[in-house]
Amino acid sequence: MKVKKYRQPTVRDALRTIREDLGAEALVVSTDMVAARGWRGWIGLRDVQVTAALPAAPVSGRPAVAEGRSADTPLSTRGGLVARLLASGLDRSMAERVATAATDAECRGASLPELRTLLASQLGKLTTGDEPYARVEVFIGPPGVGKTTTIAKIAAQERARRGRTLGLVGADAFRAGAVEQLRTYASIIGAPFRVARSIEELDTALEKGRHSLLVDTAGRSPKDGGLRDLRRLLGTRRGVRTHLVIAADTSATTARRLLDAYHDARPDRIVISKVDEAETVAPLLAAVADRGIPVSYLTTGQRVPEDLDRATPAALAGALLRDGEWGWAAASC
Ligand SMILES: Nc1nc2c(ncn2[C@@H]2O[C@H](COP(=O)(O)OP(=O)(O)OP(=O)(O)O)[C@@H](O)[C@H]2O)c(=O)[nH]1
Ligand SMILES: [Mg+2]
Repeated sequence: MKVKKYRQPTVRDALRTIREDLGAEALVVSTDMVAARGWRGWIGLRDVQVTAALPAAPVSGRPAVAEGRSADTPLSTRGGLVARLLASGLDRSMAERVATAATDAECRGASLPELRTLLASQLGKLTTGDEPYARVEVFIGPPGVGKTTTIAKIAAQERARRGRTLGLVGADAFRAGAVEQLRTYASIIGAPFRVARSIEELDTALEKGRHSLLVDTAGRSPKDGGLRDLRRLLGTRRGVRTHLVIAADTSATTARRLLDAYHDARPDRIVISKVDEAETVAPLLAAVADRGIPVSYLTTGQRVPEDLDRATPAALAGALLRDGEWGWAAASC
């Protein structure tokens, strides 16, 4: 058996080169994302490395690289699907899980909606879907990740779609302008609004009103005393859910560091923000999945209230596959 490695910027290029070099009988053995060579690698670009094999004697009726699928060698013949999932940034174990879950028929068709459904079937535990609100929903996270905007989107969507009122609490009062941003949103949405200038005022604000409350906090370092005080206060209360907001383009290493840094705040949920700005959300999702914290929302742009989705398995699968940018409609296993 002849085995060769092919390194190209995209899976499509690699498969084309393999077909030209080894012919249509070649089989994909494995796929990896590797650092690109030369200056492309220095600036962080990655190539796809596909290992292909040519059987010593072509087996009659044996499936080929691009069309490869057979019941006796399911993974290698599904290499095209795994390669494309890897190229979209998915980690290997997830890509292989999806490929293994695919039936030959699903594999053959491989339209984008079918792949999204397949991937979604593996994401149930990582998402919360449309869960009921806790009495208090607190949003924490580094500066500028989109906490305030996310809260405004949630309150505005609930108001517009279900006629439901959520109260807004600005616990970010020490920064000039920060509370005004939320106050403005509250008045546009028609939501009750309170400012908490201290932990004591926050304690009082959380008692008031009959609606569920969305609490906006200042973007600050987890080592900051303010966050410790907040945690201490919320730790004494029931019905509190804490969302840690992390930007989608955060690398796996940075995400792990962030999750460690915010560990004491005990986040119950992760909001993945700025999905529209990220090349891939897969590294962040892999880091979050390791910690077993489900994703509650995805934010997909600056528009309030449109650019927010509940993190359903389908929505997360759509974000991971970047909805068609990888040419899935034309793909087969
Ligand atoms: N592209 C994009 N921009 C977003 C998204 N969500 C928020 N933003 C923008 O990010 C910037 C910061 O948003 P904020 O909601 O003020 O962020 P924050 O976390 O409250 O910031 P601090 O309170 O300063 O920590 C604003 O310009 C938002 O319009 C998103 O999903 N996509
Ligand atoms: Mg803010």
